[in-house]
Amino acid sequence: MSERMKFSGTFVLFLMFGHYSFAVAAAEWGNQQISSGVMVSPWELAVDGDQVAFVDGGQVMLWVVGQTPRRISGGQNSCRGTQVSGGIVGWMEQIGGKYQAMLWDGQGVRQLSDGRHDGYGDMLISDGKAAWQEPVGGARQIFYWDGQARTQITANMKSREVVRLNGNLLVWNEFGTYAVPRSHIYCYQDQQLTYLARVETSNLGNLWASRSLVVWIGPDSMDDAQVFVAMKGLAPATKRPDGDVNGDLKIDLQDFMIVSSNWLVDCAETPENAACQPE
Ligand SMILES: [Ca+2]
Repeated sequence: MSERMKFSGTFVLFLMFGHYSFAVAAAEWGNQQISSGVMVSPWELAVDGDQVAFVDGGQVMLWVVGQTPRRISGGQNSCRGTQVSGGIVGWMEQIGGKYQAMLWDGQGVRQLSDGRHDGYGDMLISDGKAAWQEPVGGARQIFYWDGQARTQITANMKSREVVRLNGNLLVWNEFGTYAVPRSHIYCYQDQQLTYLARVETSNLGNLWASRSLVVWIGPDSMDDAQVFVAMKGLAPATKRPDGDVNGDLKIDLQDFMIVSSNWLVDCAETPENAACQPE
């Protein structure tokens, strides 16, 4: 049988079976318009499960399958950076001229940021957890909401390119200067800050996280692009030096502040001390 005939036979089979499955798919899927405003932002759209969040006239709208869209934000202030995950909607809302991290938990709206800084970029929402960035001390810092309390995760002058949140796994990269093409990848999970990797590039757009894996594309020793993965159970990227109290691999004033704030605490003598309470 010639190559041409083989190809024709395959093509006939494709027509017979391929066409049949296309017809079923077309009957099962339909579409509808779910917004009706006149100022829907073309850059704001998020979907999770049967929920869609978007911004119309600066307001956060939530559409749930089978329902009409409803406004989630307060109606007075401009909103952006909308995300939806597991029935929880997050966004940045301009209050008093500064963008604040907001969260709607299905019952009401909660402001997660403290109003002092003008938040940057999008809200990240996953499993009731949230992360966002605020400029503090001349650089953008990452803040994390674990569902109950807010924590400032970073406190340095490094630049951050990519921040990801998947479940309770928060991942980001940072670099010092543009002159040195080098990124450092960190993660924060279960109140533990971990240094994951040094990557010899200043442009680390391909950084992603599942709930247990961190993946990125970076150069190998031959400067070829390769895929890397970080996960628990592999050898640590580097040892945590003695005296590094907060686990950021640096020994600086932050560690000293933690030690001094707990100076002479004795949990055997005074277990009721706040510093002795389980997290
Ligand atoms: Ca430290």
